[in-house]
Amino acid sequence: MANERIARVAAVDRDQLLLIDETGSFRAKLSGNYLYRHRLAQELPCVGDWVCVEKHPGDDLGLIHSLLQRRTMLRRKAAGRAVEYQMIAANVDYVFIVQSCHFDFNIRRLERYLVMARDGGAEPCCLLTKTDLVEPSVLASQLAEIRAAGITAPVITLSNVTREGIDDLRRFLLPGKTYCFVGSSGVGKTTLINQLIGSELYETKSVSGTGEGRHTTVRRELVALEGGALVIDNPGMREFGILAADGGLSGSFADIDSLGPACRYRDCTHTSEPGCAVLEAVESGEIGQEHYDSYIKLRKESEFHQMSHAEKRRKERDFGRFIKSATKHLKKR
Ligand SMILES: Nc1nc2c(ncn2[C@@H]2O[C@H](COP(=O)(O)OP(=O)(O)OP(=O)(O)O)[C@@H](O)[C@H]2O)c(=O)[nH]1
Ligand SMILES: [Mg+2]
Ligand SMILES: [Zn+2]
Repeated sequence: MANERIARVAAVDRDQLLLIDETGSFRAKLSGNYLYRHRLAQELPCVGDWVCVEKHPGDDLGLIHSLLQRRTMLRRKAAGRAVEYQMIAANVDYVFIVQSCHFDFNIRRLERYLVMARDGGAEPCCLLTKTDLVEPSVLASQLAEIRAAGITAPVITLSNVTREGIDDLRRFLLPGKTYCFVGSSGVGKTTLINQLIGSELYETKSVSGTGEGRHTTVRRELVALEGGALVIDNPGMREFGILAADGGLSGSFADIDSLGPACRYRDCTHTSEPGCAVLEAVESGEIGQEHYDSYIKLRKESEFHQMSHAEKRRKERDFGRFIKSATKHLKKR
């Protein structure tokens, strides 16, 4: 159709979406038909999505008819037992996992984010901010901890105050690629994005003495940098549910997975079996106890996730039967 085009979602505000294409930005709504056919949160367009939108000259709002298939997606399990995902962003090339080396650094949380990034098909990169607030030795031990945990993703250390490391980050950014910043509140995500943009476009707020943030950013937004890279800021995240992801898990625990074939039993769970190569490696210190523990913990959560997936399918089936019997009842009347 002449008035249909492809645009990218830059922000979602309630029922209105901010779209961008080569002509600039404009607002749009989802068509009634689209809303009728898509009920799950993850089926609705999110920041970074490409959509097909109809807009006639003179129209205030565009009308979105369809969502293009996502190349990658960042999502997390929504709170509660039912399987619903909260979409963070779509079509992200790199996820910047931001932690402040001052109070916020946490290797287990880092591992969770790494799983989330790889699970969604995006490349992770760790950013350690606020290096101006810690002694070089503290930073060095955090870097050592990251490597000791078997994390091979790139790590960039920087300070928004001294600007040390900012150029390393700039060099990382490629035109046309999309970068999504995630991490706790107050670690400096927005400050960093403002630095990259070169202006105080977005609001930032100082944090309390303990370094605890205040959730300053409340909206997700995709912006284009001068060099052509696209960045997405995010509100600070609380702990999140992990997604099942063999691919995601093995990315962070490649050392453990690579030992699997050496176990005596092919379906070894690496928990109590005789002749388990993983347990032997933990015993000998080749694999760190904590790294192993977090592998087991994350895997348990994955199993739980898969189970609730089955639950979800059963519920859908029940709902289908309910609809069938309800409509049968209607026809009879
Ligand atoms: N000392 C120091 N302070 C920083 C640095 N980066 C950011 N800050 C400060 O940390 C506070 C929080 O920064 P924000 O950029 O708002 O943090 P955020 O990650 O966007 O937080 P949310 O939007 O709540 O998720 C602000 O007062 C910043 O000035 C840094 O490298 N060093
Ligand atoms: Mg922010
Ligand atoms: Zn084993």
